[in-house]
Amino acid sequence: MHQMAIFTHTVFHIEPHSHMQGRTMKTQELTIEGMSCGHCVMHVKKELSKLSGLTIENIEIGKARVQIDESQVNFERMAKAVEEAGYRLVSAS
Ligand SMILES: [Cu+2]
Repeated sequence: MHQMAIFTHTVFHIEPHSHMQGRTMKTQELTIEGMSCGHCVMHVKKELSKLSGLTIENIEIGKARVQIDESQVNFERMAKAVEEAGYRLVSAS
C-alpha cells in the first residue's frame, strides 16, 4: 500500500512534463553572482528545478545553462528562484 502511494506521487510529478512536448524551448545562459562552491551549485539547482517550464542543462559555479518555455518562465521568475537560493542572477542571454 505504501509502495502504491509512492508510485502515484511520482506519476503526478512526471505528468506535467509530457504536456511540454512540442513547445519551443529557448536556451538561456545564466550568470549568477555569489556562488563559490558545490553547495551553492546544489542550492541554485534545487530552486531552479522548482520552476515549471524550465529544464536545467548544466549548473556550475557562477553560471548555468537552462532551457525555458518562454510562456511560463521569464527573467524575473529565474531571478526570484536564484534569490531564493541566496544568490543573484546577473544576466540571462
Ligand atoms: Cu557554496
